[in-house]
Amino acid sequence: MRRLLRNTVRPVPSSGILSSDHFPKTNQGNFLICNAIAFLGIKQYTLSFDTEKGDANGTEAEDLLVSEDPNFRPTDFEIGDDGALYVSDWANPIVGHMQHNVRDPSRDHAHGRIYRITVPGRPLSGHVQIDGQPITKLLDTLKHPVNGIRHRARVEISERETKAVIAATEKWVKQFDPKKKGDAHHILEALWVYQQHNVVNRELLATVLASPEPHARVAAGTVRQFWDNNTSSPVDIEEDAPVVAVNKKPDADAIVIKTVMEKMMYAKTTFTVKAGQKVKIWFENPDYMPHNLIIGQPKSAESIGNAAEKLGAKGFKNGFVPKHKMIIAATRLLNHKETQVLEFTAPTTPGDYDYLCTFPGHWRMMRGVMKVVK
Ligand SMILES: [Cu+2]
Repeated sequence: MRRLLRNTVRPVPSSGILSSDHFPKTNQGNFLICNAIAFLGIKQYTLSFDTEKGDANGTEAEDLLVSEDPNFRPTDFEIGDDGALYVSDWANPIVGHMQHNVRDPSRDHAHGRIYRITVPGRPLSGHVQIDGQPITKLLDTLKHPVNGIRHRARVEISERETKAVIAATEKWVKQFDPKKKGDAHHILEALWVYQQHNVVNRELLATVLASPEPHARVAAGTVRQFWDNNTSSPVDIEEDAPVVAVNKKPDADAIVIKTVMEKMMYAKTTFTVKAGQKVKIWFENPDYMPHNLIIGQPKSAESIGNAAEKLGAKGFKNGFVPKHKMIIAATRLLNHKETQVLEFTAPTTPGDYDYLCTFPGHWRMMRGVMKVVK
């Protein structure tokens, strides 16, 4: 078996450890992607940033790791505590991208490889003790240049008592100068501690939003988004009282339409009514996905479905029922096991009237036809 590392063919040492003597410093900050199908290896991208919008753009650079072994499946990598790059390889001919059955009995669940990539001649990083350290020490660890170390410190801080963490952070952040670019990252880390513990600190947020470091301003913008749209105190999205059928069984004269479990379909895709008659539909949603039922004019499904999709996230406010002149009647968005009785008068003009679910993406499949006859 051979592996190619940065276009250099070399045998895998018996230790299973790959090393490269030519990782230039410029590789730092690059974006890496593991690819386990077709291209077998790790792709590498240099990044450029739009610090106004917060967008990042990648430009493909030299492949970091490539293998000719058809069973090479690099699945993940981490920068270790020692600064080395660790790459996991599940080393399996069976993949799960529709080529092979997920339950293929020859799938190997027990074996794999871990590669460790280091730079020969360059010392490894020393171990940083994090577990069980006092909060002040953990906060100082947030100044560490390696993101992985800071990440572990953040995880440890997340386990500590909020009151103590916030008191220590309030003190810790005072040592930094908000006008100094070099301090921007540390102040941002303090802001993230507040965010992690769900303690809103508008003053600190304003400080980071005005940071001389554009990356810090972008990151603070993200924190602001979370704090301004705090999902732990949701806005009232159900202004109208839900109309849930109180009777447990559909009336004898009701047309029963149920959804099909995990199918994005109505169990009944057509029914017939007389022109101008009173119609009563018992709509029931046994599925886990939310669904509604909209009755529209003939050939209106596409227009109504598209109008609903344009509502975006705002659609939740009114159950994805758009303002649309071709809608005749509509239920609200029913969650799992909910029921609603929909009553309306059938149109006086005979024809094939569309009905559909307008939850985004559903209408293309989830449709039916109400036949109106004389
Ligand atoms: Cu639906």
